[in-house]
Amino acid sequence: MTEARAAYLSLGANLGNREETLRETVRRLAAADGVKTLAVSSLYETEPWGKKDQPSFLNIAVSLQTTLSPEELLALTQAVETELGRVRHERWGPRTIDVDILHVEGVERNSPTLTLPHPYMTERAFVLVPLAEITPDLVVKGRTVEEWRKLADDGGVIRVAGPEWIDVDGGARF
Ligand code: A4P
Ligand code: MG
Repeated sequence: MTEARAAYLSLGANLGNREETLRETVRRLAAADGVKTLAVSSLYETEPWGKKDQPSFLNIAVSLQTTLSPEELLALTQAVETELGRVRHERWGPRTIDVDILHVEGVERNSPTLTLPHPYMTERAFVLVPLAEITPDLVVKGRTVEEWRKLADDGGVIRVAGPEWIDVDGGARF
């Protein structure tokens, strides 16, 4: 069996019942074989980034321990997106649920389907504020997450519920 590695995800939703969709996504990821959830951030309401004329998002960050390869983890996150009704439309446009893999411990990728660390993670307050809450000392691209967060303009990111918004059962299944 492969050794477990830490992985960090960013989840966003701006259509439908956003909070419930996020909760269900975390539950399904935590229940998958080879995945154990370590931490889930507070819930943040965020201004749309990239394409501005769309509803605001709810965003969270999640850390996992996983024995899945990065490609297997991407297949899992995409399967959960599809199960929860994600239909791909326009780039940076509205979505029921979007799961981005931010970083996998010790891994770099530059393939057509997977870039790790995520290319925009260090520029996005909607990623950095929730991530800094659960793992401030993680080093990505030469700085800690907390340092990147301080450099980002976090004006459009509002904490709307503390970590108690979700009750996650770690569901270890290694
Ligand atoms: N892909 C490559 N690397 C990764 C990775 N590290 N994690 C590929 C996940 N996917 C990765 O993604 C397109 C392709 O990226 C996938 O097929 C995968 O193979 P997608 O989710 O289908 O398309 P997308 O999400 O529309 O495009 P993109 O470029 O991923 O958009 P982003 O970067 O996810 O941005 N504003 C706020 N406030 N909050 C948000 O959550 N999200 C977006 C989406 C825009 N604005 C936002 C938010
Ligand atoms: Mg995406």
